[in-house]
Amino acid sequence: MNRFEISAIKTHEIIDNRGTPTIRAYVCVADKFWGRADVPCGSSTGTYEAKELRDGDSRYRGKGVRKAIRNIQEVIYPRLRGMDATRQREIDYAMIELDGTDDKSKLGANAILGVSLAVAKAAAAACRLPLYKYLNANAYILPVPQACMINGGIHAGNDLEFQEFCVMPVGAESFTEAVRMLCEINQSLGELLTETFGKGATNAGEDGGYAPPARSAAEAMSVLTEAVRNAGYADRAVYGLDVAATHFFQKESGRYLLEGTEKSRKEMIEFLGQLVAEYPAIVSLEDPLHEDDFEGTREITKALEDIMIIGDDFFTTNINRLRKGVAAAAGNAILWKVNQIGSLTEALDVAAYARDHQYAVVVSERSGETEDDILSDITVALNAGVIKTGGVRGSDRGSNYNRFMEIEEELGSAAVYAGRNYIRLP
Ligand code: 2PG
Ligand code: MG
Repeated sequence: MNRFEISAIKTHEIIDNRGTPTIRAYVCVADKFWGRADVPCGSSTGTYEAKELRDGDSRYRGKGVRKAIRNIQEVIYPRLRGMDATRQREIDYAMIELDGTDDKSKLGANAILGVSLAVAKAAAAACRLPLYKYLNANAYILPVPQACMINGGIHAGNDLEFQEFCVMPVGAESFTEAVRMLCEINQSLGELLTETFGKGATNAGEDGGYAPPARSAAEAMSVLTEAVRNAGYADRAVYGLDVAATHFFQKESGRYLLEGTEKSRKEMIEFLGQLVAEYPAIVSLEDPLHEDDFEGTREITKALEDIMIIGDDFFTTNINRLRKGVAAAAGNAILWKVNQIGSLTEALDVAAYARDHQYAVVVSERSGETEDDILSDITVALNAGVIKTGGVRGSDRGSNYNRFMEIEEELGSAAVYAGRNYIRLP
């Protein structure tokens, strides 16, 4: 037997942090080394994402993943059995061919991704390397967390339209210190929200941020910046917002329903320009306009030239959409979510293309996550400058923070925290 030969694949249906089923895939190499990976899942998904396969029957209100699991066992495993697990590209393309659709809807992007990630983990185990080192021998950057502190949009039961108000502790000396800052800010914000809005204000949103009954983006920014000041970190933190504009854009009228008024594209750009002028520590805006507005995204990228304009629903980690964005000079950063495209190889290709065209790579969790911490290893392997991994509460988020700290310690003096160089990496 080849020492990297895939000798078994197993799967379970598990639940994520929302009690929604997802796939846990295990791949075995040479009857000895197992790799395990869980598949994440979004709730504010972009139209152009690869499609996960759900059962659509009465179990779990249609959300079961038994069909996708059957596809792994009956279609994918027979094809991959005996293949060399270190040949990630060949394996991923074998699955893409088996599926045969553009959006992985036949076998399910969730089925393909679970196996793709577990193959990488198993191959790393067989090489006796941590995953980040297996994927990149020159992995050394620890990213700045863009940590969600206040949730709104469809990720929270409040009236804020914007989905995430995040803190980036760029002034920390290390990732480990960044985590401490975030935890202290999180506590300081909890106290301030209770004082300002009453005790219900500390309920959690989907990314582990608070979901206070604030009524405007400016009000959310005001309370967040005050909490950061109270924690003593005003000059060491900057802010990133996930506007997630697709989800409050009204297709029929072509307008954005925001803070009680309908706004045109031009008014949205003005609104965001004013917010950034009022809070100059905002350095990053994600999906400032809806997912199909290439022209508007080009305009806002030009108008707010110092701001990182990230495409999430806008690019969906899809190289064709990114190519179109690059050609139109729309955005200057891509949100990188491996399940939006559905295989590790394609996602790594998108990151390489982004970098070749001077687009920053911002790695991201999904709102639906498990305790799996694989994203940390992949982020370090990418030497990415920023990661969006939610707030600091809950093991679905904490697992990644903890893994980054572990990697930082393991890398020792080779580790570099991206800090203020999160776009132009050292
Ligand atoms: C986003 C993500 C993560 P979801 O919009 O950036 O916060 O949300 O996974 O629900 O798409
Ligand atoms: Mg987003």
